[in-house]
Amino acid sequence: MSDQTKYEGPKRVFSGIQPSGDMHLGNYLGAIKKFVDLQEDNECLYCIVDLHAITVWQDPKLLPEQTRHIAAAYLASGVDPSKAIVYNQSAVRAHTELAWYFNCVARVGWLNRMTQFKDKAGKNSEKMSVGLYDYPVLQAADILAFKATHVPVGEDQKQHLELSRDIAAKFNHDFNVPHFFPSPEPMIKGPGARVMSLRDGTAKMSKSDPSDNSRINLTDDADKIAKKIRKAKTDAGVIPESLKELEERPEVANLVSIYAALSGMTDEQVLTQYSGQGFGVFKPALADLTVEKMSPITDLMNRYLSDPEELNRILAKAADKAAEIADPIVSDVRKIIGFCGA
Ligand code: AQP
Repeated sequence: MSDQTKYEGPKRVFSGIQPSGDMHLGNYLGAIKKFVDLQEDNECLYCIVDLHAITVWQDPKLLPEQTRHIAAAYLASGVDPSKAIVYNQSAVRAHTELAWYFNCVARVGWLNRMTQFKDKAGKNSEKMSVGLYDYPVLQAADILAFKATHVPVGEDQKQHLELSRDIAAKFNHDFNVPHFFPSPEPMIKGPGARVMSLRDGTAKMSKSDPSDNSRINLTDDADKIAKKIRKAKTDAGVIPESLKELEERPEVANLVSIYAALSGMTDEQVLTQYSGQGFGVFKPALADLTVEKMSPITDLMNRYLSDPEELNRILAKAADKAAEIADPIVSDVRKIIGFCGA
């Protein structure tokens, strides 16, 4: 494979979130919070990946609203459309076109190793859409259609990012264009990279978890947040003194990490502050902190959502800007592959 370290294009950040349901605290801490920090010093594209969402059934009547919901969450969290390009994936054709070319580069064996497909499909893999299986190839196309060099994501996306790097390297190698595509770097580290379910500390917080009590949604009001945290699974113990003591207590470790990510403290600092306290003290403190941090975002989101036309306008304008970057790249890909007339 070619040496990917010599890519000399500009630094560019790309990431996306599916409009497949309510945004939750995991999406916020694992992804959006990082988006806001990165937009200050980087060229950033933040996509609402509706093509990914339809890999499982989406009601066509609800999809536009769900898409605006993610747009509103981005903006309310501080993503600024004058600094970052915020658009929906289906509005930019380069994604699907490049995904097809990458389907012919990626190997079946690579996709067979993707654990997220196995987790989502469970025992029903034969009945899943081909799109769900092929999802990581489309994700590689999302990133590389812009020659993005950096991808802020949660921990769950690590394996998909490795696949994007493999596809980039194989394309560069097969067509003898050593540094055409960069090797995109995942940006995973940091607090909130893996927020777990409030009901099961070994499963990630997810939009598609059937239990609403498993997650804090960005639309939850103060009462709902407090109730969900009160009901969160814990144990009969107290907050321990050391991280080592959290190893066998995934639910408690998760609540401590959420507190740390929201407060800007480290997990250790949270333990120092609360060690020896029971959950009767810690849970209300966590609920208050979550409400304090999330309520302004929820309020602002609702304000954005009250003007759907304005959100549509922001998305459409940004889609034009995104296409301006991606179209010449995909046009070069056509020439590299050798299509007649390209
Ligand atoms: N629990 C999580 N902790 C930290 N980061 C998370 N992300 C998702 N869940 C967590 C990050 O959010 C971004 C967008 O994810 P997505 O909605 O596009 O897809 P997903 O990872 O499949 O998220 P869900 O909630 O699990 O959606 P469903 O249930 O629809 O599949 C990504 O950067 C992801 O890492």
